[in-house]
Amino acid sequence: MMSTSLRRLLDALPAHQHAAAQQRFARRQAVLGDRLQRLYGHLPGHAAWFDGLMAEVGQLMAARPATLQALDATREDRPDWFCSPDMLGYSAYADRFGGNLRGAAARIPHLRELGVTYLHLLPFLRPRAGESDGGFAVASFDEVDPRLGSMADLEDLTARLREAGISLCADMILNHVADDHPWAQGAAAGDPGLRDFFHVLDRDAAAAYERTLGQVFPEAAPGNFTHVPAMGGWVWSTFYPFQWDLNYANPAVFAAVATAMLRLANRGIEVFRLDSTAFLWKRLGTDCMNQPEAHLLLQALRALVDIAAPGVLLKAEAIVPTRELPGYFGSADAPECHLAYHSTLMTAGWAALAEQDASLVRAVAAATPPLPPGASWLTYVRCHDDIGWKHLLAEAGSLERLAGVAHFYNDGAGYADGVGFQGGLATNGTAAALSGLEAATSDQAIELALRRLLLVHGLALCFGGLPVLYMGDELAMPNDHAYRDDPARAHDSRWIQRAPFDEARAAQRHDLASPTGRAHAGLRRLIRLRRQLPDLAAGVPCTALDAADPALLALARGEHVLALFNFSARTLVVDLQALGGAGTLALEPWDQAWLDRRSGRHLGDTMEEAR
Ligand code: OTU
Repeated sequence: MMSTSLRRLLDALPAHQHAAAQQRFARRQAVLGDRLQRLYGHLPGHAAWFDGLMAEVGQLMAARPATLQALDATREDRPDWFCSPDMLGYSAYADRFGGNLRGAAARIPHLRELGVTYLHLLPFLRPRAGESDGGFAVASFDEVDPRLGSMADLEDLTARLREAGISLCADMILNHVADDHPWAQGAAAGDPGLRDFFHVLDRDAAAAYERTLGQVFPEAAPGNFTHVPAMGGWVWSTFYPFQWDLNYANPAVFAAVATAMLRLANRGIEVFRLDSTAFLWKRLGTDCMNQPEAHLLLQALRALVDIAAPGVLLKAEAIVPTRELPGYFGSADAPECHLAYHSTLMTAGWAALAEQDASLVRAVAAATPPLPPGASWLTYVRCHDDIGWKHLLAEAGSLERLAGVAHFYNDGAGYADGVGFQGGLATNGTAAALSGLEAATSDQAIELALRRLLLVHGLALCFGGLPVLYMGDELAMPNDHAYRDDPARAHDSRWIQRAPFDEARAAQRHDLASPTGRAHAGLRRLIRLRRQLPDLAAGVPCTALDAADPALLALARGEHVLALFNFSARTLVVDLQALGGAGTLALEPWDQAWLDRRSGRHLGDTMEEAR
């Protein structure tokens, strides 16, 4: 007999969608039902609530445009489509990249030239009025920021990107909303249903939680609670005081957020970057991160996506210690996100540069389990946020060691031009600035800085995952100090790496006499090489081999690829035989070499010859 929930789903759909919907529901109903039961089953009216949710999901499936339904079908046939070495991501703020959504579309040729197949545009929905944490305080899930365009522009952009073979990724900021979102305004105006969308505590209860909570922005936004007189208490606000955490113990919140996401999926967004996923569930006496219920929520969300929009990918943005990262993929029976930021790999790459020792990268690689099928790491070098050193504590063994790394980047102790953040245990700055290009004056210093820039990118490109470039790094863009003069941004040094796209540098990108041209060419060469190596697909195992010199990172990928990275200022003579190959190889300071594992030949050369 058909369950009422399935009946409600099908009732919303035209006949031609029934068979597929029924099949997908059959595949996911067990996990969906179970997770929602565990989260909300104790509440009165649970079964009716679930049936209502399925009716809403059915309506959204009925409204899904035919082109997107076709995309769903193609991707269901090839669920690992995003794991191939053809995939390359790019991340940018729409306004900084192209002025607005139309301007971002006009940059498709720039993306195509690099080989980009995935574009993450940072928050472009209508943000809070005034300060909005770069759009991470969302006032409406159903409106585009009018300064950036309209919903029609968004639909047009997704269609044009799709035509160019590029999937649009958008942020789904599901941990919090802006204090001027209608849910927050309604709550402040006394609507009891909406008040339950948030965590409102009295002073003592807030203090009890605060005892075991960390702080994300200890300087710019200390504490985790904001006293809001209109709410008669302390509102949970993990990030800025104007970002109110949503209360996922309330099923209405889950339903409202899930359906908002599916509405956006129907506009053509193909990947959702689930912002701050680690923080979704609160538990007294803990740091309220990575709680089991946060995973149940993600499993339920994934099941809904698999039913309603199976062409869509979910990406976990959980900036947490290595051991917590794999959890965000879920399990074979209960998958969560398709993609997860490998944030400690990124952090370890920079730490290895500072220490001239690759041991932290080796430790992270060793702590990284093989990927489940149909999942991929997201690898990267820089993004719009800071590099948080503390997440490497397990690998580093002590905060002192990480303070040393932070000191190297933040205090001008070497070639790097970074600025401190989060009380000093984090760093901001562009990849070029942190690599020393900004400070480099001699040809020699420029050459070495470029090698370091390519070294960290090489690691992201060959570790195994979907590599995402951060806008401007392909042009070796320097730090932008303008934020210091803007009272709305001066307190948040992350703005140093959020400069507008530099037209002059872009015009120089083919000029091999310029550092920009050399960075761009070097990056493109690695990207082209990667595309030709099936062993660099996400799922192929990656092993950090024992290397005789601590500064050497030797990564073996599959049967064919051996990638060597020299994290030091010394020339290393590498015994390839000890690494399972043949002969020796001299690796210049901060240089890298991608070799055939057995012959020891440079893969680049082999590829050139084959062409
Ligand atoms: C995310 O950040 C976003 O990427 C930031 O830009 C936002 O400010 C923040 O959420 C609030 O929406 O904790 O796991 O350390 O890495 O805030 C998610 C700074 C996060 C960011 C951190 C991050």
